[in-house]
Amino acid sequence: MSLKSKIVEILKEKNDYVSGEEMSNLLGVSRTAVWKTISRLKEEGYVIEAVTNKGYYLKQSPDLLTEEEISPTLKTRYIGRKIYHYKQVDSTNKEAKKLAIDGAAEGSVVISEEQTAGKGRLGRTWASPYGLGIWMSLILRPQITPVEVSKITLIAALAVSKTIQKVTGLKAEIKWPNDILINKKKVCGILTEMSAEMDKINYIILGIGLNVNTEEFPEEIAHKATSLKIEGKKSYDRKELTQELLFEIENYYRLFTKQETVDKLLEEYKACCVTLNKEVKIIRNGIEYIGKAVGLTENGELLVEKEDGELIHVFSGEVSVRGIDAYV
Ligand code: BTX
Repeated sequence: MSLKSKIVEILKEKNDYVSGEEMSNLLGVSRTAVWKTISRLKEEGYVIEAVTNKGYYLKQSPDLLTEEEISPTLKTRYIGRKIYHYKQVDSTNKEAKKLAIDGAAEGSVVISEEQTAGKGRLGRTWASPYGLGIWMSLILRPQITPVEVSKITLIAALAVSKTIQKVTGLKAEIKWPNDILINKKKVCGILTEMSAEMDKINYIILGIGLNVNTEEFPEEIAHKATSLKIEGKKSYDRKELTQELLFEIENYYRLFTKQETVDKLLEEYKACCVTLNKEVKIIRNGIEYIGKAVGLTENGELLVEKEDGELIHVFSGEVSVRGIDAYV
């Protein structure tokens, strides 16, 4: 943990004045280092009162998804233990890719308050306004083969829907492969990208965009997008949601890498998946197929029975799936 995180942790735990001397003893750094770090925290939006002979008192923390705010009460072992936080980037997936190439550890997370060019699938964009959602990308280095990568999207979808239910009580459903819906509208999108060789994965970037406190969407997506605030009619704590989400991702990620638990998790996924047993339209390379989604393989491919009875495996990377009558 960085010095900043440690100081925030101490101030939050004490919830009272802490002297510079006590802090420097606890942390094994000079009082000047403490003072300098406190100044940096103030610049970042912390309201810290400094009183002679009493010390520092944390009056208010900013609503930011920084390592200082997330780490101290995070329950994970390695997912989210290193957080790269930005006020603004083009895309957290792009940023995470650069860090992964530079050797960032598994479980590192890139979070931005705003994205100016958030990426969706198939060249689409993701609206990511400042401070209203969770726009984050995880760097994973699993020992799986490239064909198994779709599993990662399944894990993330399960983790997101479980987190939403736990924190807000709202019922979230999964539209295969990568959308989370509430009341049939999209509240979250997942974009999994990878760098791989024939039989080995270099890294996976798991991008998650969750609309939390958005009140209004751009006109062109207003009919199909929603947020937790719109659905729950109140604001939600983005920090708590982020911590819970990282915790659930770690849980599911561990279980999915164990063969004995895959079946159980697939059952859980199927129970939340609104695509199954529905008529679907698959658009692959400009060609449309109509069929019925009849199942899911262990690697996360959708099994679709075409109108002529042929059973096809649909991989998530290259297709768009639509319900026949509506978005779902
Ligand atoms: P997708 O291609 O399935 O969805 C993109 C489509 O969803 C858009 O074309 C638009 O119609 C609609 N849309 C755009 N913005 C939103 C929004 N905020 N809420 C609901 N619907 C929207 C889904 O792609 C994958 C999105 C992943 C986003 C994350 S954010 C962190 C990470 N970094 C990054 O650049 N992308 C991922």
